[in-house]
Amino acid sequence: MDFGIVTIFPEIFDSFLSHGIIRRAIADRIITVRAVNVREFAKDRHRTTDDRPYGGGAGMVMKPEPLAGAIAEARRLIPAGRTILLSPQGRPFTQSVAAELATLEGLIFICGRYEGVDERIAACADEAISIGDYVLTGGEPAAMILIDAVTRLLPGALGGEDSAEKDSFSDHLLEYAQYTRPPVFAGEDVPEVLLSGNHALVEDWRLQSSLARTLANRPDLLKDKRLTRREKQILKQWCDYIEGLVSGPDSDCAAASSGEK
Ligand code: 9D3
Repeated sequence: MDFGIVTIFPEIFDSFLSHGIIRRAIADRIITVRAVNVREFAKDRHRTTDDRPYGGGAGMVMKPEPLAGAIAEARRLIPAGRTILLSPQGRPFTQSVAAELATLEGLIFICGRYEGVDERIAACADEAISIGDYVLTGGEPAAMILIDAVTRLLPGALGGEDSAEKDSFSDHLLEYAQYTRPPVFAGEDVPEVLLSGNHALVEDWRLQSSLARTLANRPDLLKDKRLTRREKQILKQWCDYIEGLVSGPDSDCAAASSGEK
């Protein structure tokens, strides 16, 4: 996979590209990454990349000419690339979008700064992608997230020991809690069952851990999930437990509270 990045801050990517699985993927030629500096395509004396919005309003807009020059250069470097504008207005990035992008030969990311890019540049991208409902200062962190999520799906990128198959979201459950040595840390024990060597009990504990985390943090995932008999049984047990908690009298009910007649 060949990545191109169109940005006014190419140095932001240096550390990201120099560590861990991404660095190894580059060393192993699984990916290439080329950043194109928009400022080099600004031909005026001050190398201007932004301008005031037509119609007025706060903030600045990225000028089309330098961006167009940088995008043309990225397309020359990565001819088989799909061009993606990173934008708060884009379609949401998910694991299935990552899997779709991982099938392509090349990806060119256009990173906006200021309040966004001139719409005529937005229109020349193949699509626009957002990484979520929060406000960034520019598209660069989003480009890193897409490169990261796509790269680990490429054959050989994880070095075999950890396959990208059995990940969270693929089965609508968050991953279970994990522990390693020592058996007691900061006064907290590792759950006994994990030391028991009983594989069936370990599997069941992990399922309970996954279900509890998903219920607490991502109940939306459970809505889309076909539950197994055991998963239903675990959830019912918790329901019954909660039912017991809420069936007693209210502590703030005057008639029931102690010390009154
Ligand atoms: C005040 C209106 N803002 C739109 C939500 C202006 C604006 C804020 C932040 C315009 C651009 C940006 C910079 N953000 C990105 O470039 C960006 C982004 C994001 O902010 N959130 C989630 N995904 C992305 S992808 C690119």
